[in-house]
Amino acid sequence: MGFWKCQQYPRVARIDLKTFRTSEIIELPNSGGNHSSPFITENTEYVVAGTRFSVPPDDKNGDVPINTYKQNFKGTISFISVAKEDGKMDIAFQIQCPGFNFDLSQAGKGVSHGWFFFSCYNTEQANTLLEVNASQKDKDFIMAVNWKKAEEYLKAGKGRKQAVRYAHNTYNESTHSATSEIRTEVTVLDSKELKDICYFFPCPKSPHGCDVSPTGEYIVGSGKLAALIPVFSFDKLQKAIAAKDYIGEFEGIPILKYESVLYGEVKKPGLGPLHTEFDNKGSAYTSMFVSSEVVKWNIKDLKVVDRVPTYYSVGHLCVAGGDTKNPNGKYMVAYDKITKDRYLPTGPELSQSAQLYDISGDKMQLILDFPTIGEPHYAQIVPADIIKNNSLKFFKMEENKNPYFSNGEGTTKVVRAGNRIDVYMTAIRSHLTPDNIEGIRMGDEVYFHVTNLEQDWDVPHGFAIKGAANAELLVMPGETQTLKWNPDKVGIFPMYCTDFCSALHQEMTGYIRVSPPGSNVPLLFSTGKNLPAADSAAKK
Ligand SMILES: [Cu+2]
Repeated sequence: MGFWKCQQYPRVARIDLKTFRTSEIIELPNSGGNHSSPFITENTEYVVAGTRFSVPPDDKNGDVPINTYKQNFKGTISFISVAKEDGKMDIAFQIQCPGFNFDLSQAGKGVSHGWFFFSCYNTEQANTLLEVNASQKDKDFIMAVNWKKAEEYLKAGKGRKQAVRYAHNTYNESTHSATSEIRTEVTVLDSKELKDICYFFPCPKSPHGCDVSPTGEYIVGSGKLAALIPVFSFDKLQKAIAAKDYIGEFEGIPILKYESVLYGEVKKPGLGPLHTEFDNKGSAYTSMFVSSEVVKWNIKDLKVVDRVPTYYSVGHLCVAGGDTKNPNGKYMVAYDKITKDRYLPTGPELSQSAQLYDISGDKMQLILDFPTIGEPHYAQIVPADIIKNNSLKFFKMEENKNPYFSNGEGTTKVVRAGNRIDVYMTAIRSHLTPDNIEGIRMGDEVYFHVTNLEQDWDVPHGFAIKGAANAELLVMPGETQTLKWNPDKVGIFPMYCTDFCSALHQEMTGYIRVSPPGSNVPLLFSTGKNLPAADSAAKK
């Protein structure tokens, strides 16, 4: 399975990589954005999400002046548990933190298993003109979270039950449909009161990537406005905590001394470090946004060993397995944001671009430069076998539990109940059954339940009808999907398959006749034969 985030409506999705479909979506209460997400702990105990924007908690009166940010706004980190057997998600707990912006994060692993690291910016707690006001301090923070300690507090009943409202949606592979459940409570641990969960350590300036080396020993902060790359030591972090080597605290959270946690700095790497990935030979690769390059450096001696240009303004990187304990280390992709002069112009917006490098040797070698869409954060490259050997080819008809399933053309029908019409329809190369329907009236709500009867790989059928408010259906082999349609005028409406399926795909069409309210045209449906001309005969 994979995990995906939505920032605008703070939520996390679980994607089933057998089908490449969304299995589950869980909303995040107490969150105003969802940028440092979704990051998983070493054994997928949790999917973790940090809010980008701090906001007043959901159970507080949020009708407060925006300039009371410092008093009223809070940050939230969500720990979503992932069930071992089926991957089901559940918000195990949230940690309430100071009102900062949480940017990116990564779980500890190996020696640092049990910890999580988040880059924070706007530690100035500005509420306006952040480009200036959130760039005042020379250093912001990385927040280290001891989530094993948080679990202890949770077990000891130290969490506060908070009234919230959020949706938890799950998709059922047997019924091919989703259910939405509204949850009304979440358990919150307060970082101010519960000591030993959160610690801050300074990181220069407005850090973006916060990346943990394969052994878990080193945490690399990438300050977007910095001209060096700080590398922190997990071992030194533990020693500094034990020695209470604090320079102060922020809302009850201790701030550790920079030098006490620092392993060392990569000097003169370029400008604007953004994100670091790792290979299997002790090297790190950092994208440099401002100087448009990738810099390779040695994790132990922090010396820069190679650099290659990117085209241009590289954002995130992806080394195969580069954020895991066992990077594959053969390939790296650089994802870029600005491509002026690189490709033929396409109006005001140009394509983004990416470069694929071979990183198996000492020097990085550009092997492909290509246009792409977007600049993915923490894209993943995994060995093909993981996906290929588990991929589903089609849904078995005998396992279809959708209540509107038609198990063959013989069971198709059109049923009226008041002004609701249910069309039980099938699709198989290259016709719909039924493909002629009469007796629909203005004011009817029509539900097309389309079952794709194919039992073969890569033969979806689509379904669209003129005037539908939803674009179309795409129905996988063996699956049933429903499209609701409210006819908006009297007349004849074509319907058709929208996914090229055979040489006779263009012939995979049909017609619906819509009559005025109160019409006596009988409800009739067929395929391959003409319906009796009921009303025209009556007129004569
Ligand atoms: Cu088709």
